[in-house]
Amino acid sequence: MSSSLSSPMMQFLLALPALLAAMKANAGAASPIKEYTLDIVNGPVSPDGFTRIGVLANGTFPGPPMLVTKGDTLRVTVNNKLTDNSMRLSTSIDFDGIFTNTDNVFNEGSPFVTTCPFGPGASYTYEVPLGNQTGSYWYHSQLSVQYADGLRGVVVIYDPEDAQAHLYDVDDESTIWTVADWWHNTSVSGLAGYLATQIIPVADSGLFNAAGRYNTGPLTPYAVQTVTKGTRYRFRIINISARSDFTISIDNHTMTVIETDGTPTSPLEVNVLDVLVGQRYSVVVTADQPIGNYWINSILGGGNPAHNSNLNVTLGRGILRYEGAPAVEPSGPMTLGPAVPNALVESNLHPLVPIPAPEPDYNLTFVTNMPAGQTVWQINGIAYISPVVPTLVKILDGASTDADFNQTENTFVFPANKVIQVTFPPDPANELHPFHLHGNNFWVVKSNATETINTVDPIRRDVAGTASGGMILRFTTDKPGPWFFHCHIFYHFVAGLGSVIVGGPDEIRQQVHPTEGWDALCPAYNALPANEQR
Ligand SMILES: *[C@@H]1O[C@H](CO)[C@@H](O)[C@H](O)[C@H]1NC(C)=O
Ligand SMILES: *[C@@H]1O[C@H](CO)[C@@H](O)[C@H](O)[C@H]1NC(C)=O
Ligand SMILES: *[C@@H]1O[C@H](CO)[C@@H](O)[C@H](O)[C@H]1NC(C)=O
Ligand SMILES: *[C@@H]1O[C@H](CO)[C@@H](O)[C@H](O)[C@H]1NC(C)=O
Ligand SMILES: *[C@@H]1O[C@H](CO)[C@@H](O)[C@H](O)[C@H]1NC(C)=O
Ligand SMILES: *[C@@H]1O[C@H](CO)[C@@H](O)[C@H](O)[C@H]1NC(C)=O
Ligand SMILES: *[C@@H]1O[C@H](CO)[C@@H](O)[C@H](O)[C@H]1NC(C)=O
Ligand SMILES: *[C@@H]1O[C@H](CO)[C@@H](O)[C@H](O)[C@H]1NC(C)=O
Ligand SMILES: *[C@@H]1O[C@H](CO)[C@@H](O)[C@H](O)[C@H]1NC(C)=O
Ligand SMILES: [Cu+2]
Repeated sequence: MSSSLSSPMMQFLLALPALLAAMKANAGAASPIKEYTLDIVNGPVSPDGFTRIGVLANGTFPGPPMLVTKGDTLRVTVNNKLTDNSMRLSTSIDFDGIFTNTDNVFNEGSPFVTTCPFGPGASYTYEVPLGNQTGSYWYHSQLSVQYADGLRGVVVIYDPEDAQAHLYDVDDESTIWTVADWWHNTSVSGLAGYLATQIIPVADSGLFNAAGRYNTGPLTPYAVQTVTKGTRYRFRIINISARSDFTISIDNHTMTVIETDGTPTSPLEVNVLDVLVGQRYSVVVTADQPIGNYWINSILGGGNPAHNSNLNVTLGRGILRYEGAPAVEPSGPMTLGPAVPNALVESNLHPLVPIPAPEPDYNLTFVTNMPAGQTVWQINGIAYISPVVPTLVKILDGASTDADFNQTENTFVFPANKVIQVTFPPDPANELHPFHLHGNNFWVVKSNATETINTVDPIRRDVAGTASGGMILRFTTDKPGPWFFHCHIFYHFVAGLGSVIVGGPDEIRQQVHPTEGWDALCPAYNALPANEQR
């Protein structure tokens, strides 16, 4: 059978490569939208058996998980339905660790930096393209310490082409582990107590996967992680605490770290790891022990338990249960961790794909301190105070240098595409501050617990803790925007331990075009009655 070049079939075949190319280009351009609606409500919640009224996304703690795929765009409509005057009535949501793309920094949810909060009855839709990011993240209220009242949830971006997929068999909703501190009192009363006493409120309980116990409380069942013998699990550990860190171990099992705050990480085997507020790790655990029940020790740290008799740091634990084992608690003792610890050391973490840290164009030094007798945290002698007009609004209106901001805005302006180094000198008071940079990650050139400077293959992450060792971080201003850079212990943050890094003010004005919905947020917020403006 002969076929002429002009036959319809031949025409189709000739056009096919162009057609396929066009389809591929379209597939790249149209990133799938994953829509979520969150109703922020005041409702009862009792993860440790004590019932209180919380600030909750869709009435649950944690809020609904957002499980998406690389390349998706999150479209999250948040309806503020808060009514309880004893807690904050406004809200604003931040997607922690997500690199907000160039043109939509205004959807980044940091009150008075990139946006204004919104009050009861109002709604806002955050549109967040996820670009090439993969890994484990979370969302939370970024307004004051409101997230301590419950408004926190996880975001996981799965990578269909994960280069480490051969290391594990299971990675799904059932293998996400959250650790959280939990509070019986409102964050408003906690903050008032802190401001009056300089003592950060101590949590009432630690929660592993939203379950835990407190002294004298009911025997709330611990969260159970079921495993099948012989199977390898990728557990995503996400610290959604407001102030407390956790030390995680599993009796008789090791954990191999393969992700650090979204950065795929060269496999590193440990048997204990510390997760600071806001940090995330993925660990691979092989169910290679005799069928049985094993404690997951998830030990809360942060504050002196003497300040809260409810807190028992060992009671935020979980159970690893092999299929075939009886539904009982492990018979072994509740320990704080392995007798012979092989703890995670941050400077031993290296990206699967190392990128050397570029040489800095600018050096900053951040000295953190709390003047005696005041509940105030300062960076280089200045406590951050939220301005009335958000940083981004000022930039769009022409602000271009540090001097265009009040001193208390702790705002540092740099040209686009520069490398910034921030040095935190050793703190003689040994206060731990997990610093978090919004919208970017940084190279941890010097980790707190080592003297070694590593510019060759340091881990890149978005939360790192500084204490008596000090640390050195580097990042680039390749994403135009004002980026909050603050301690993730929200009580420190609210007492002033914050700053804003502005990259490329001209580029911001050229590339960032907020929507009318965003434009309306500040006028609406400023018109709210005082009690709703909180
Ligand atoms: C949250 O609740 C609203 C109202 O019931 C519902 O429409 C929405 O689908 C829920 N969101 C999620 C993520 O489950
Ligand atoms: C994603 O990665 C591809 C390939 O490396 C790159 O061309 C593209 O610009 C990246 N997209 C974003 C949004 O960063
Ligand atoms: C919680 O609030 C009550 C009443 O205001 C107060 O008596 C109690 O000390 C508070 N507890 C903590 C741990 O702050
Ligand atoms: C979560 O972060 C807080 C504050 O840094 C810390 O006290 C707690 O131990 C962390 N939790 C885990 C599991 O590391
Ligand atoms: C778990 O480890 C402990 C301490 O090393 C040991 O005593 C115990 O026998 C182990 N349990 C099992 C089931 O192997
Ligand atoms: C914590 O709980 C454990 C287990 O119930 C108990 O043995 C221990 O005495 C408690 N610790 C404190 C300080 O109350
Ligand atoms: C920044 O500090 C480093 C030392 O860490 C030094 O090598 C570099 O020259 C400094 N760069 C600038 C621009 O001051
Ligand atoms: C501006 O900064 C000064 C200190 O330099 C401070 O006293 C004042 O309260 C600040 N104003 C505002 C509106 O934050
Ligand atoms: C920070 O480093 C110092 C010095 O190595 C160490 O003593 C301290 O425990 C470290 N703190 C944290 C929170 O890692
Ligand atoms: Cu701090």
